[in-house]
Amino acid sequence: METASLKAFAPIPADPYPWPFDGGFSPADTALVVIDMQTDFCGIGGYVDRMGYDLSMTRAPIAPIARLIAAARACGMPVIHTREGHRPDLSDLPANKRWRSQRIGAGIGDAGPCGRILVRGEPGWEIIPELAPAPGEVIIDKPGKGSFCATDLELILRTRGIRNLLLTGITTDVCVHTTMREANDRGFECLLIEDCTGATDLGNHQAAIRMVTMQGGVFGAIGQSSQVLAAIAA
Ligand code: C5J
Repeated sequence: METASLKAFAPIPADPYPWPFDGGFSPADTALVVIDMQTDFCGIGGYVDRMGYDLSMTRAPIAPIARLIAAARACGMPVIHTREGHRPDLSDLPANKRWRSQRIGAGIGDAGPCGRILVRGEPGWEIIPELAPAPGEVIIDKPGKGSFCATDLELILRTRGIRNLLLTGITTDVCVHTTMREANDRGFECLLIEDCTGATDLGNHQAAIRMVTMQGGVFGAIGQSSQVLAAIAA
């Protein structure tokens, strides 16, 4: 019987080029990355809520991401989750990051309705139940915006032979974009899935999407979850 990991999927009709660049992908060389789908970024009382931003935009990708996670699990494609957060003693929290957050009334490390803001182990830092990692799935804890900075993500990807990344999560213009740029510079082939991302500001979301499409796909390409689901199901 053919195993799912041997099946190659056709390229996705992405913007600005059929992704991946070298024609086709498989669960053996591709990972679905779900970035920072934590209560602090999309839940009531969390960090983004405390800053006064509209949660509807950071919650919009929840349902499409759930469908993509289910499809990835079904075909044996690794799902990798990330969480932004800091040690309880805040020893990995740069002073300027803390100062900026305090200025706008959402001090990282301060007490809030969901526990201490962006602190590991607190309720607000947890991944939302709708997108909870399955047993055995990799979770990357990161102190910064990018998923490669001060983490073992690159080592894990290289060890598994993964060279293509399907990027989802929040926020489009901050942690998703930073991760895409870091990954691209390391030679990973990235597809940012537009409807599986969201920002705290619609204009920033749209600008972040458009930026990727410049220069022939300066950081990779933009796709839709329907395209990925169709490719995986074909
Ligand atoms: C932010 C993130 N926006 N996950 N973090 O501070 O994008």
